[in-house]
Amino acid sequence: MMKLKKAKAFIEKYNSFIILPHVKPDGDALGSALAIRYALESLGKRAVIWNEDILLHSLQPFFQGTFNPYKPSGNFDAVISIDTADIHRLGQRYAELDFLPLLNIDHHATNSGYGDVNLIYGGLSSTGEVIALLLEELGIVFTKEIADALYIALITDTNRFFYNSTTPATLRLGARLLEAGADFEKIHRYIFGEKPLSLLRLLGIATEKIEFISPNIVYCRLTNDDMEKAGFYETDDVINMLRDIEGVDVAALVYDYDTSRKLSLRSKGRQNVDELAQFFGGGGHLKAAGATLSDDDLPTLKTKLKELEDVGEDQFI
Ligand SMILES: [Mn+2]
Repeated sequence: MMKLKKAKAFIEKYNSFIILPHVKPDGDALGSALAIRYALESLGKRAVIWNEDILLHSLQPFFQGTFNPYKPSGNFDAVISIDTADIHRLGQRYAELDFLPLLNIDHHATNSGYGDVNLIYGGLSSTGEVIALLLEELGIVFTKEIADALYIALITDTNRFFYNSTTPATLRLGARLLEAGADFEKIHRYIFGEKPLSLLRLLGIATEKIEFISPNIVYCRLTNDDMEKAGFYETDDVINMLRDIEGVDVAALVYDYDTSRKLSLRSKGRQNVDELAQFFGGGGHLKAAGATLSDDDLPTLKTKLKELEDVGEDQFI
């Protein structure tokens, strides 16, 4: 593949790299960033991950101490963006680096190709899967550390191989990562099996606030007060819980974040929530997407959600 060769040439050309996962990084962004960091180091290159955001609770056991929370000092030759469909999701960090050559590695079909070199596979389950292809191209063997990082990328973005972005190739890669020593037990336990009690309290509060827009469309609005009452401020499990309700095709969660409102969308039906997120200036994937809203957008959101009720078997999504 031409784009793999171009990405390989980019990596061979430079000696030092700043790696940028997107803001509010998830397991795919951090796992992919860490895997490419280890790969670059094994080639004798200097590589630093720059992330300024607080880690998700479930990811702390794996990524604390693997990145630089401030701008790395010294000069670097190039930048690699990870799992970032829209250059704005690199945040302020990129404003200080935009004079450097950029390699854009991603799996979002909506990625605009803003890099000098773009390694984008819109159909793959995770950026971790893209990184695995690149490491093969570079002739890098999966060490245990790389396997752990990529396995986390894979299982978080597929929700334990649950989403239909999971393909036979995804499962084959999962098998190879376990063969290379990925710590299945620790990763599954800390990412999926150690929920803080405060999170369960937040799920309880959210359950009380569920609104059915129609029998298969569910909506929930969580305020700062709700999160304070629970003592938990992450919403990934809330939106997933809403999606998992029996009979629900589309779930929407609106929550306070700093001074703005964030929208999370999930679909387990034929509805394309990426399109809805894009209507509000956001984006993501067909089945999982998000956007930033103003309070004025909330009535429009409910109208738009209602329109998703009747997306049927033979309709184009
Ligand atoms: Mn991803």
